[in-house]
Amino acid sequence: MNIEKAEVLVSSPGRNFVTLRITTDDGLTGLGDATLNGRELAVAAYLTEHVVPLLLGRDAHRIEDTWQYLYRGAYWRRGPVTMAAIAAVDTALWDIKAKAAGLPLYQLLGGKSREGLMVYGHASGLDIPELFDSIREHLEEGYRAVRVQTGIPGLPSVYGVAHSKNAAAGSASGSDARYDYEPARRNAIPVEESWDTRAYLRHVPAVFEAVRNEFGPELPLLHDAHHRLTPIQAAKLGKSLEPYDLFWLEDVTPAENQAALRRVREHTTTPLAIGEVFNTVWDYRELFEEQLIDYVRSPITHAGGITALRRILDYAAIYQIKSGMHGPTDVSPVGLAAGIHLGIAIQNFGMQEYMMHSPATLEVFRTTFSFENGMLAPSEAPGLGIEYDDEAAAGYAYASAYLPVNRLLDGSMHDW
Ligand code: EZ4
Ligand code: CO
Repeated sequence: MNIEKAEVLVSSPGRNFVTLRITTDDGLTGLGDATLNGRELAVAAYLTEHVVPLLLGRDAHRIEDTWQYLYRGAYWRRGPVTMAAIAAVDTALWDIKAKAAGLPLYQLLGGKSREGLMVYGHASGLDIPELFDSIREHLEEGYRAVRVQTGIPGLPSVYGVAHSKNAAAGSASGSDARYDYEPARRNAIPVEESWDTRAYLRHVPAVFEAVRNEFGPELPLLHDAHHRLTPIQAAKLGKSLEPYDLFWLEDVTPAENQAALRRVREHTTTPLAIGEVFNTVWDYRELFEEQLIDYVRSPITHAGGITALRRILDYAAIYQIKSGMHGPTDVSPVGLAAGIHLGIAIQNFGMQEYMMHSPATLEVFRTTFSFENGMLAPSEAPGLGIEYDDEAAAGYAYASAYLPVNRLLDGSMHDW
């Protein structure tokens, strides 16, 4: 079963996606997600110019060898562009192998370890009444865990907080207004936001206190600090949130410096999640071996595929660290589906992020997974269970889009 064709599909149903579709000489197709938010065409070019020519004629069954060929063979290892490209190839080959076997992908990963994946959605509000509405809306949709992001007095807009109150999920343009902070914006240059760490650290604990008082002790609550804190600020935040029993506190520091998490850990028992911007197991090594985190945020798309993330999570399992796969709308339904198959199979599943893709996205990516009672589950369709609709995709042309950048109040650049 040799690879006959590999197509790099760029489309923009509500937001930009890069998808790899591999076709074998016996007519099977497999899909892989290669979307790198705000830098999409770099991965598309990496695939088109440097990977597709190497795939043609290769045995589609040789997933491990192909992974090693692309990783070791490039000489220039790691990095988000390279690893997203390798992830797409790896995922597409797993999709094909499972279709060749006539089995849903999770069966090839060891079969089910659980019936469904517990997920969390994104609740947000500029103020507490808006936030409560958003949490209630999520609970009504069946979510059984929520991430809580809040506006900060004095800051016009804050990461993770929707601008339009009670915006319905989906609009005529195909974008999802409830998550209007999330799609990279279609501007020639990035939008600029401002940030004040002291105001944030003062405000957030009061918001969590209000949420706990309103919604009780059971509801799992999560929060994302988006790499904005120093180790000691992060330690302070973790400590001040301890009374509200977070499921996890995410990305407290920019973790290129893994040792920063040591400082945080020695001061707080709030569980820590990190890694949505990591791309290999090496980014996690100290964090695992010193047990500095509790959840691994890498999704399949940005960590080199199913083969690589499985290895990362097996390594994590030795230290009782669990999966917490990234699931924003910029991980395509293909990347999400791959994560669902992996998550259902592994022993150390923790939590899955699930934002729900917009109706436009779901027109192009036809999904079969289910979301019921707050849990995601794969279908029994062979492979990943996702079809890519070329005709629908043709109606959504690529337009460059950037994530925001962030400045402190004095105008200097800060982490976003
Ligand atoms: O900023 O997906 O936890 N989720 C996040 C996301 C990321 C975007 C980046 O592409 O932090 O909102
Ligand atoms: Co995050």
